[in-house]
Amino acid sequence: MGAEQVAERFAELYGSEPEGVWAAPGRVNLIGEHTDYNDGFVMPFALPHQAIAAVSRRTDGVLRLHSADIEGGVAQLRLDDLAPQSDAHWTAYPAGVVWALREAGHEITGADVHLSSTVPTGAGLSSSAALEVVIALALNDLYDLGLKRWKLARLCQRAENVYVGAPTGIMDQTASACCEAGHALFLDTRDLSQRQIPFDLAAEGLRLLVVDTQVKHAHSGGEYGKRRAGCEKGAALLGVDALRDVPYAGLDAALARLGDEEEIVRLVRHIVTENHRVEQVVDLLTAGRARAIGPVLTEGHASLRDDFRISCPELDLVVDTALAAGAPGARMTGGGFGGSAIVLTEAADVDTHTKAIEEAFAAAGFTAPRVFEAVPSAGARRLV
Ligand code: GAF
Repeated sequence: MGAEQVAERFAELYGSEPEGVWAAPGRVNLIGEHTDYNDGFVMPFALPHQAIAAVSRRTDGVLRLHSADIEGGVAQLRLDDLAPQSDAHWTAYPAGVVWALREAGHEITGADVHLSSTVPTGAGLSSSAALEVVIALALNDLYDLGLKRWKLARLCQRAENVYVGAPTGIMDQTASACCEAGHALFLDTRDLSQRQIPFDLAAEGLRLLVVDTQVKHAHSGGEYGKRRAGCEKGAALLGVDALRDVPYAGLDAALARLGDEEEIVRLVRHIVTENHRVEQVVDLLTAGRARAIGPVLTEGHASLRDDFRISCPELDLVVDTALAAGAPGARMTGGGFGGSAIVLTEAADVDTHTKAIEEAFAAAGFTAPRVFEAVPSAGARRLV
């Protein structure tokens, strides 16, 4: 659905034109997984898939929310009633942003919202961050709040952590708010400093496939939180603020100090090596050597599978099939326990890989995956 259709539907629902229409994308994380709550490095880029919101202000303390993608009518909420973990529906994401803005002292007196999103849900592609960021940007503009993009991302993260109750890091919201077309975002999650890294695979005869395994995941479930708690325990045992502070060159010594804490050793090893892989990918892309990032991506998958233990048979099958068919690299992407994998491929091999993965899924008796090419796209913006 485009901006015009979303605006038209808004007018049908609420009886007047919206004051504006905004968009915010989902993301693919190229490398840097689970590093964001360890003050580490990440490198996402924006998808062309996006959430679009038509929004108008209200003055009566009411928030009305409607989605084109979800059955049901208009949800009507009173701003004064918004409270953390009071809502188990999709409405918790936009409502959580309104709650976070108000809690931070911004005067929001209500809104009418109609949303439509093309970001696949539960696929590790940040559909929830897209919903949060599009609302934050719309309210920032309409209420003239003057908040910078990184600040909007922080407020969206707070909505997700406290209002929704998912203990996620800052990557997804920053990606949706700050990515630029044709670039991957090199983000230091400690201070949110950023660099846009040119990421034009087509120029080098390459493509990046996203394979949505259709295995749904949720970060409010316990496994994500357990990994986070394990990383925090590792940092405490090593006497550092965050695992980001363990240098790659000092990894062996750090692991030796952890002794027989086998699980913590694995988590620490993943985070420290993953931060190093992000830096390697930045260097390779900056040097115009995109093909050479393939083995680094594949190492990242092995680390997530064997050390962090958040892969699943479907994700492993994508990676193994792609590598067996000659792809330069492949890995799971996002939070894990399902969701999507990415495959770096020669442009000429896109169909071969797609077919091989589809056939492998059929042979294994898995649900058919959804495969598409990812092009680094624009971050959040006002459309109308
Ligand atoms: C999810 C979380 F929301 C992110 O903050 C990040 O931790 C990611 O999983 C793993 O890299 O998308």
